[in-house]
Amino acid sequence: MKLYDFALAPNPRRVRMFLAEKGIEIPSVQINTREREQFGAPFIKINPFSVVPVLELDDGTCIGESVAICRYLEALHPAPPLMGRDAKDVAIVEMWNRRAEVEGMQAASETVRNSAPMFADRGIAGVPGGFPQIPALVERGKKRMARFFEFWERQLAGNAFVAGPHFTIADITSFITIDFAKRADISIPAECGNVARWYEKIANRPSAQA
Ligand SMILES: N[C@@H](CCC(=O)N[C@@H](CS)C(=O)NCC(=O)O)C(=O)O
Repeated sequence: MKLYDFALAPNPRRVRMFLAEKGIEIPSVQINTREREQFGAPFIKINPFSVVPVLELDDGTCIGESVAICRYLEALHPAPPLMGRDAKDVAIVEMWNRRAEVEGMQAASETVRNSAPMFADRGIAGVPGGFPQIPALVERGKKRMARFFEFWERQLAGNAFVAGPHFTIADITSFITIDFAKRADISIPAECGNVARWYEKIANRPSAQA
């Protein structure tokens, strides 16, 4: 197996953190998306959508999408379980991970991609040009992030982790969303004490260094 990765990008980090929690090591290849390597012919063969991460299996199968990669790794290495422990828990973890992606990661991404100079004309990931930044989306992304923090503050009031009593992939997605949003100068609001406490707890796990 081989992981197509980029050390500075948030979605590949989700897979690296998942691997670290499982204690699995997989050789990786850096695709420097800042140098536009994702648009080169060799990588387009690996992923026609020109985004990382991708997990290449020994038979040549290429699995894109962070959650699909994690799902595969979870099936191969069930312990510790990071995607649910029984039918109900699997659904609850999926629900919160998807919410973290839509309410959090998409909001952070909308804000960063429409403001960082390096993404001028590349407002959409995996597209080499022709999608100029839309400044209005920066403000909207910040409002969406505020909404994300409000929901997470309520959820973490009664739960040790995002999807309940156990650390899961939903914590990984949420934690990396918050780190990614820092690039748009978004930080945990002062009134979100539960989120801040949870964030510190996750940041202290060795996998957070991945
Ligand atoms: N939904 C995909 C998103 C992948 C994605 O957007 N990756 C970014 C890095 S975080 C990328 O490769 N961007 C390439 C670009 O900016 O053109 C996943 O979860 O893997």
